[in-house]
Amino acid sequence: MALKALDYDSLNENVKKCQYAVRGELYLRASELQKEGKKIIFTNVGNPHALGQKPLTFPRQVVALCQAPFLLEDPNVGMVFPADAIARAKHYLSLTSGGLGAYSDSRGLPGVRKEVAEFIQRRDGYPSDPELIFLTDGASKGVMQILNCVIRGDGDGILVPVPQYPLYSATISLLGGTLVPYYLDESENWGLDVNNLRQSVAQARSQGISVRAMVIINPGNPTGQCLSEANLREILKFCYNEKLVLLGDEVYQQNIYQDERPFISSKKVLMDMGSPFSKEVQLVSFHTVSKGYWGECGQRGGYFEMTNIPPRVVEEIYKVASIALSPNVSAQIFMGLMVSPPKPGDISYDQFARESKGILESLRRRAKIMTDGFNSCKNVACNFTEGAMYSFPQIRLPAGALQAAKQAGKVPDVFYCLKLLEATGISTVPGSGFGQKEGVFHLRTTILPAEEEMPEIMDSFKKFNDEFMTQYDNNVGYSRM
Ligand code: DCS
Repeated sequence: MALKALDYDSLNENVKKCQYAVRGELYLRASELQKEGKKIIFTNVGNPHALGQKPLTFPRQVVALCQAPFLLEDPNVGMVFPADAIARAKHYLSLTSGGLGAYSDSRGLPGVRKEVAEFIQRRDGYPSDPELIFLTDGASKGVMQILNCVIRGDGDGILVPVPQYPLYSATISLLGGTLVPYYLDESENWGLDVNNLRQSVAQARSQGISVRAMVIINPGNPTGQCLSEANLREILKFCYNEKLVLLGDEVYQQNIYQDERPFISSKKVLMDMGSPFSKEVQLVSFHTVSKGYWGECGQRGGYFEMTNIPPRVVEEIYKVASIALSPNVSAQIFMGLMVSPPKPGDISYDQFARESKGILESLRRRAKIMTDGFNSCKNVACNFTEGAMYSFPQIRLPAGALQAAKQAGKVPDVFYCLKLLEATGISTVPGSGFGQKEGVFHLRTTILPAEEEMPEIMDSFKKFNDEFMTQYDNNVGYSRM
């Protein structure tokens, strides 16, 4: 019988191939257990508000007023909202063509794009052009739009770090391109070795693949490392020599938990390098309101900035963005607020500074509690989370566990994470969902559970892990490091 278009056997094969582990088998099992009444600690997604983080007050006040403009007419509005929030709400409403219920330009509101450009200019010390900034529904949509423009078919390769956040592998599969992996070095705190990149490109080319773009995630997800300035220079030189567009995923730029390696944007390093690099290397950088100390994941706000992209291409990207009409307008206002928060002297400044500092300092402490906790466990080794929101410990699995996983028909790290979930309610993502070297196993957890719950979570992890290791250790050896 002829198949219908949406019968499984006739579906687009790229859709079936595409994998997204952050909401994969572990997440589904955790949701089932939760329905059965078990307490689940969802550390599989970097979703801070879902784990109890409170929204920052000022941006919610401004957006609340934008959503309910009749409140601005109320004579008592000043008793509930501070004057600077009222002024900002009026400012954003004046930038729209009909409030939050009207589509905006497909690139986003010009006034917000200007605020983003001013933020980039303050951050990097170089001019930024609002015409080259597009607002998007979260960084994800921006990444998908750009990959869509780059990938012409399976002969086109995209260099992606391994381990990586599966937005990249999944989108490349969906668009029918080829992922060209480059491995981060776990023994060098997940550093990036340019010689590795050269090998990856040479190998892909020998298979007839045209490598067109390179992705960096800085700070890294799931690996948590911050790239040094020297490393970024090498990467940009490499992109110059190989004519690659660099996709700089910088969504965790505010999430830094050490002082030795502050965040430096790819754009700043590129501009510092001067001509010919600063005039030639194509760069698209991404940012979001989902991360940082904002954690406004559900609002779906993001932007990308293009550098050295020809005007005709910018026009084409605009055309494609127009098919979706308009990014979320309330999310655009969150983005505007994120890039121009209250300043010293503003009525809301003290509260804003107190709230954001409180979140960041707590994340810094949690990063340490988690890394130290993992490193105190048998057969677990974990690099320090320098930035981002995740811990990515390596688990050395005893041969007995590898056998048991095989018998259960599971990948070994999936087997371990399922056992952890059943025993403790901690829902993690197996390292295989991000890619890892053959025969080496990890798991990813966020550092987001409430700080006061952290010691108990780490105790329960340690208890599970040590029992697991004793149960499966048959003295025949371990998975490799
Ligand atoms: N880039 C990276 C590196 C990310 O980690 C994420 C989200 C995104 C882009 C997309 O974010 P938005 O679309 O919300 O802007 N991180 C996912 C993760 O690993 N856990 O939670 C979400």
